[in-house]
Amino acid sequence: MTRTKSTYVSGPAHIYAHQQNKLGQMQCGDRYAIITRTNFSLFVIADGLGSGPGAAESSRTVIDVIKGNADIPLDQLVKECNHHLLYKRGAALAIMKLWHDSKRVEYVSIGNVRLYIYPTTGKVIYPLSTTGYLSGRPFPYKVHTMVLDEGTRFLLYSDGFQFPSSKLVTESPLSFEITVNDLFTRYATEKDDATLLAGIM
Ligand SMILES: [Mn+2]
Repeated sequence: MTRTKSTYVSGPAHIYAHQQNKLGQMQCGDRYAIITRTNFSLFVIADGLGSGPGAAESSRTVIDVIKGNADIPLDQLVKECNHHLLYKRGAALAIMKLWHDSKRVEYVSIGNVRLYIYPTTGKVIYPLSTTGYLSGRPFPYKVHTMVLDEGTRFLLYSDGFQFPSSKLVTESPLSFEITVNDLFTRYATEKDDATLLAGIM
């Protein structure tokens, strides 16, 4: 299996990105992007339906559309992605948009790509995902908005993971980077592509 690890700095956020192909697949059907603009960052994971080349084609389409249209509002961006998946296999998608100065976050999730947010105080936030996937057919979805504080951590992850608890990050005595490494090693399945974007802002 191919596992890749990268780190990024995007605005105020440090991102640890980990990805692993499904066992036996040469191509990863998940694709992620970190897009940095002057005022905001976009963190994106697209999970193409199924696995292999057909899945990769759908997730690549989504990421290309997002890279080409990063400045339009999030709800329109999702609509645009959906439109481009007509006649393709389809994809689950999550986008997190972080406004650098205000630390305002907008978030949208369709299907099995999810988000945990760990503010410096208080409880873990896990915004509900819209059931289904992008397939070219119009459907309703919700963009969540919240304002976070400096030091907030988050996990954006595809369904190649099943975390037994949302508290794994807050209960770890280790540094965030090492905790994330550990989460990947323990909880990434071999039965699906697995992508994790872990950030601290
Ligand atoms: Mn998957």
